[in-house]
Amino acid sequence: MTTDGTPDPDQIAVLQSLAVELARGAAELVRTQRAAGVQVWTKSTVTDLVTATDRASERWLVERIVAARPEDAILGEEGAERPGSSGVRWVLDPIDGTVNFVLGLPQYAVSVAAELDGVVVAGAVCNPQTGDLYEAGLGGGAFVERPSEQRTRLTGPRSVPLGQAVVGTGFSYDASRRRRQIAVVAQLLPQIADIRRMGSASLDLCQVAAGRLDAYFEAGLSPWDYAAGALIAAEAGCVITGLRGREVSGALAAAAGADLAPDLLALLERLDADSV
Ligand code: LIP
Repeated sequence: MTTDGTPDPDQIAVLQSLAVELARGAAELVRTQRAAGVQVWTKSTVTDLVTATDRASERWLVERIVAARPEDAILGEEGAERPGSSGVRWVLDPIDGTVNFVLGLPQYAVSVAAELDGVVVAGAVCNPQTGDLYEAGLGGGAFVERPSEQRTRLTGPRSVPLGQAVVGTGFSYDASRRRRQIAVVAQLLPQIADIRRMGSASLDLCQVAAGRLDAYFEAGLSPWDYAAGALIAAEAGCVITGLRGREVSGALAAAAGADLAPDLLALLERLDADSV
């Protein structure tokens, strides 16, 4: 931290560089393991999948973080939970969009975020199948690097009214919760242009940052699903929030362009999208 208590830009740069290296390296492991065949199990429900590659990716990430920064804490989707003393905590989704990974739909990612004293200050999201890497550091902007393209700054979505907005969302692995979620979408859809359900929260948030979605919302996410993508979208100039003035949380995570956000968030509040 600097003398005024704000995160030190130099420390942010170090964490961002490591987040990029980790996301890229784990994505390469995921890509090569998929080619060799995938062992699949179920978790909370028969639709909530986990693979040997999810576990291998998380092990790879943890080993490298411990080697590089042994004093840092770690939280991972597949069970990694390690205390730390540095004030830095790594929040890991070793494969976000596991169902897409199993099916071979190219919409899954390794998501790596670094918190400093509870605030996400660096994040990287890498799609193993396309090679696209999204990254951001707090106060430093958001960027994407696509194979054979220049690293490009992300500036968020176009300015459109609610009735022309294309909005991403996602659904729970629990059938009864999905029934409540689709009831919200049934009321939302006639008031916007269209819905996209692509299956990876971290990449959905990056698509808003990249202007390929006008907004995204989802209830029931875990911190590893949104930690890095929310920072990337925020650093691209998006509004990142929960509903009713709350922060992003498992209740609801939303990202939208600044012009669209007030009308979309007001509609989601009227539909009780955070109470599903
Ligand atoms: C997925 C999220 C997605 C959500 C899925 C699932 P996972 O994460 O990224 O947005 O709709 O239900 O939770 O389980 O593939 O890491």
